[in-house]
Amino acid sequence: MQPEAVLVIGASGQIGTELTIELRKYYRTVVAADLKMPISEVAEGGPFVRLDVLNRSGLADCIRKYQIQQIYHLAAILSATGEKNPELAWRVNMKGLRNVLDCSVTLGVKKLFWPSTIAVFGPNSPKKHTPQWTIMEPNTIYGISKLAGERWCDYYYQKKNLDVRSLRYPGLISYKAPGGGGTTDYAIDIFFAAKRQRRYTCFLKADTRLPMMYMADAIRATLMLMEAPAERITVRSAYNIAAVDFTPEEVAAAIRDHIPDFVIDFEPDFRQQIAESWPESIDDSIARRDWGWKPLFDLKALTTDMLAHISV
Ligand code: NAD
Ligand code: AKB
Repeated sequence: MQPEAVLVIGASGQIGTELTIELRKYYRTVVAADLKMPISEVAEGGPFVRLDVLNRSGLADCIRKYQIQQIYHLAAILSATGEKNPELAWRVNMKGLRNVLDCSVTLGVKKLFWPSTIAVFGPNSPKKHTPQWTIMEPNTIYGISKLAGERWCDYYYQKKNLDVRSLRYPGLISYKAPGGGGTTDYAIDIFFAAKRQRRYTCFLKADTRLPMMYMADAIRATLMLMEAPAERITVRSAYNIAAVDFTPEEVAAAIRDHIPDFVIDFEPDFRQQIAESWPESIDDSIARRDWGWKPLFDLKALTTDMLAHISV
């Protein structure tokens, strides 16, 4: 067990739930923090603090109390919810990050992880194998806040010597906690609907291709990045990472290999426009080169695992 104390902010969310459980296998003290209660496995597995990341003094008190040396700052407002409430998205995503960056510097936190997203790209970015460095003109508040966040992270590394690391996650697929209000959430909901109702109405069009990743791969990528020697990290904004890309009709076909009578229909809503502004696939060659990134789950493997873990 490593002695460093770790803080996960946003520990009750889709990623935070699984990341907290995984980190507790390696670190003696992993403090889970969120506005809302986590699932019982997280609440009972170690300390839980009810924390609003917008409250800078509350955050500082928590870091001091537990002598935190590493922070995973996951609290954010995602793309679809952000379009409904842009003010809230900007405040949580920007002020929350600034609070964490400043407290980390002031209180001597050794390492910080903050996730970015494929939403930092926009309609003028190349759609296929979107490179690490290219045109980035996001047109959602979420994407704008995350691109600004990337620049803040790089700035704190360059000017304040903070060891901050980041990944541009694609849409993440998991079964332990529900999706948090994103455009890629259909790729979670479809598995629950297939298993329980054998039918799903998708809010994206049948042929909308997006980059996706199974949660097990995302957690592994996060830990690989955080454990990599500092001299191997050449990108201090955020690394592109990739695993799979598929459309709703392709994931439906993969589900039908297990549930032959599964039916999907399509009623695209405002999230279609968001999805169309994002890449279809991502070039992650820099992450592969720098710290050996390689995904393990393809569509077939993640479909089998998701359906095996969802109860009827
Ligand atoms: P989520 O919405 O499931 O979880 C976010 C958590 O943050 C929630 O539990 C929420 O209660 C908490 N939170 C919100 N405001 C807060 C505040 N003011 N103070 C404290 N906690 C607060 O989101 P997620 O899917 O787990 O995403 C985590 C991070 O990963 C986000 O930064 C998101 O942008 C990024 N990301 C997620 C995905 C994905 O597909 N899940 C993809 C790319 C990037
Ligand atoms: C969303 O859809 O908003 C997130 C993301 C890709 O950042 N899942």
